Amino acid sequence: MNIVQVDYDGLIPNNVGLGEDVRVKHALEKWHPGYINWWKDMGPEGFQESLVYLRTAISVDPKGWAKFDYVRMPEYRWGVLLAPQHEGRKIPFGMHKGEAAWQEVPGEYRAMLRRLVVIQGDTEPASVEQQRYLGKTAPSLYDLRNLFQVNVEEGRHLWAMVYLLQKYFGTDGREEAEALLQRRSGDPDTPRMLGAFNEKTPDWLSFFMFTYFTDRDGKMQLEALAQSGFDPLSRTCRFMLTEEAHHMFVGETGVTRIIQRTCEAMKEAGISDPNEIDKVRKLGVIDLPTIQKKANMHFSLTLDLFGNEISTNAANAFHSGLKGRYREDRLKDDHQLEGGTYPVLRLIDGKIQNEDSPALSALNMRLRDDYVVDCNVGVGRWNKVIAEHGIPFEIKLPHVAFHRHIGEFTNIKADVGGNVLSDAEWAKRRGEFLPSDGDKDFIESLMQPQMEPGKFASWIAPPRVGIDNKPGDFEYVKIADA
Ligand code: BYC
Repeated sequence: MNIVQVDYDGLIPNNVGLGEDVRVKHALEKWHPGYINWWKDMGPEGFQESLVYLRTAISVDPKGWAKFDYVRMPEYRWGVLLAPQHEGRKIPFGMHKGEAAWQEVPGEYRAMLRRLVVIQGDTEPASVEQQRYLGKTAPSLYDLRNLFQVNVEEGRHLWAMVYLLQKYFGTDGREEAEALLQRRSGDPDTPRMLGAFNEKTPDWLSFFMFTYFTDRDGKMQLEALAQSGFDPLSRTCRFMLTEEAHHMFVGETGVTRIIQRTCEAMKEAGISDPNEIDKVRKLGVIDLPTIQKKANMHFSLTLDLFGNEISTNAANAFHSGLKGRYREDRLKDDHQLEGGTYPVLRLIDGKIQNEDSPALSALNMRLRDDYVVDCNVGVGRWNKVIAEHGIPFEIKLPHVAFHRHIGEFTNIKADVGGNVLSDAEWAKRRGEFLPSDGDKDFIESLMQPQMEPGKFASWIAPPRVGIDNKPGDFEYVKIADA
């Protein structure tokens, strides 16, 4: 079998030899109608008949893996694609370091592995559900197409995890695959598994912040799982990371374009003080302090996705060789961490301070630290745009103790600088840090659809280049009457 080329003949495009794997093929074909029903019920509302200019994976060769064409979303070819197997790959970390990578699930780690696959799988449809209504208020056809690209690929990532469940986890894998279609983002009775995936994504600034901050958690977690000693998981995650890069691009450039438009409008109107919020809003753009508040919210919600700073689950997953660190293969240490320590920011006697903790228990913290570094790179680029317009304002990521619901800082209130606040102070100052109802209403008032090819809503600049090098007035979505 040529692993790089994808078999497109059957119902499910794949490069895993499904044609010869009758049991798994049937299991996936049985799961398929439920998936399509879920997509129609919970996928992008109102655009299922529209033709969307989407990329579809046709190979896993890093050079040229996708083809672009118009497709109706329910007819998108969601497939199962794994990065090529590395001959002789060894488990890169933990107590089994140096042993041959597992091609089957090791019995003693079955439950732990299944839990990781299910949690990863659960986030993918959750994000589609969260973004379900955004199409109706898209600021351009370019952005509408990007939203749908992200959505169909999150759908494919669900397929990626469901393949692992169906192939390697027998009856309970099948049940978990069904349950992934039953839970719903924000549902009080059957919510999605992780907190941030039950929040709303009510407007396009939220969407861009989500794809910048929360998809980046996806990147970090996938990078950690791509190191796994369980080879099929590693290979699946490696290919998912190729797609994930575009999602973060959508987020980073989306926020950049909003900032750019705000700065341009301020300059044209002769406003140099970013805190003249009412005047800036009258220009039909989003003021920088509100953009900061949205960043505060999405960053803090996403930090919760890293779990507790000190975690036995994380230690066990590493020790067993199931989940590594960010870019484990580039780190220079013993890859076992049994004696080492790592500084963990903790709440000690009411004060936020570093404490050296056993490195194995601190792996969530370490991944979160790597995440914060990665987040700051794009924030620096946003600030460059602001500086180029000569506006005295800088977007800053809030302190990690700010607005937390998981881990060390769950039971305290802190401001964006990490100063502990009383409940009363927090209640009084909350609106300084997080979007207020007024801010939300203002943003909502801007969310008017702009569906003419080449046109953009007042509050966002056009992109510098089109998708697949298409010209500015390209019709990325041919909207069909619903
Ligand atoms: N919400 O030992 P702890 C993505 C639970 S995003 C609710 O600290 P652990 C994407 C935890 O489950 C990436 N519950 O946890 C992005 C545990 O419960 P149990 C998704 C939470 O295991 C955008 C208990 O608290 N992938 O791909 O060390 C669009 C003790 O916690 C939360 C993954 O996350 C929470 N936030 O770390 C689309 C990778 N946090 O089991 C897609 C797989 C913790 O004791 N998952 N809990 O009942 C993992 O590696 C880990 O499960 C976590 C948690 C890092 C999430």
